[in-house]
Amino acid sequence: YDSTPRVLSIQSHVVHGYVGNKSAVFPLQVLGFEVDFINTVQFSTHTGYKHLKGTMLQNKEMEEIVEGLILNDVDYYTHFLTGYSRSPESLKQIAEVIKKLRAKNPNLTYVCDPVMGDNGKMYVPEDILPVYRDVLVPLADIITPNQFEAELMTGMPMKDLDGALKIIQALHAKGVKTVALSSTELGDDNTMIGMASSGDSCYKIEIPQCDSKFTGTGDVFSALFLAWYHKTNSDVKLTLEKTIATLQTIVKDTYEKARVIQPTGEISPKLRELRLIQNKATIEDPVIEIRATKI
Ligand code: PLP
Ligand code: PXL
Repeated sequence: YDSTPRVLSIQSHVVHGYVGNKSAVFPLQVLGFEVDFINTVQFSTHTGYKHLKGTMLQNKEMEEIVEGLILNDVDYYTHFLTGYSRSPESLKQIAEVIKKLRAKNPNLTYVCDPVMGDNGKMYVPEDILPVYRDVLVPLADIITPNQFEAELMTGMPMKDLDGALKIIQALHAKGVKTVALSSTELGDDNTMIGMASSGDSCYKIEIPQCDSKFTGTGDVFSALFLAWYHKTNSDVKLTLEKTIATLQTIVKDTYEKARVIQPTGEISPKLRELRLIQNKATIEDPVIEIRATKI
């Protein structure tokens, strides 16, 4: 009997850099998870670079790969993780995959990062929203939206902490056990607020902001949240603290190294690639400097 947790992660793959599966697989493996992953796209880089090149996995191809896992009897997973997707059809297919995985393991934990955009702007097609809201989120055990995504899914504004709590309750009402808000703009000028709720209790944590935006941080957040939620026996407070501690170290280190090479101006996408490998020790054992508080 093997107690190693096993994740199936369906996300994008980039040859260079760290978003999607490239952001999730390494942290999960370092934290002791067996990770099987299906790549929904294979792009040279993430879409924030000047040139977009690569290929997308067709729905038929994904169906065939999942069929192979089932036929070969290697479809037992403890966790299922999904992120960035650009087509409503592929999300609907992911809903079918969850049902198949739960037929094998009824206790499967599904972690859904409903990636749609941030800071008031959608960067996926708008018809993705109803699929997340009405199909995938109701199937999820844990969701990790940012403020904008949580607002989109509930149609409610998040102007203050009270608004955030109402949104979190509305998301729980869809059947989601654990709601984590990866980032919100409810802090002061230099801080974001992260939140996590188990339904019974809700915690918030201050996230110091860097004067640069990073790509793939949300993907690292959902992978780390999955991992620490499992390793802490569903302790949402500690999970939030460990997740943010890890991200802070990675983001600060990436920023500082980039600033050595490029002291002023906006840092190029190439220099903003998250330094995951170099921070392996922190991923394994993050030092918590900022505590979450109950609200
Ligand atoms: N940037 C930093 C420094 C973070 O700590 C986090 C999440 O905790 C994020 C970004 C994630 O934000 P988003 O989900 O909007 O990508
Ligand atoms: O982090 C989200 C993400 C995932 N996958 C691809 C992306 C991005 C963000 O730019 O380009 C391919």
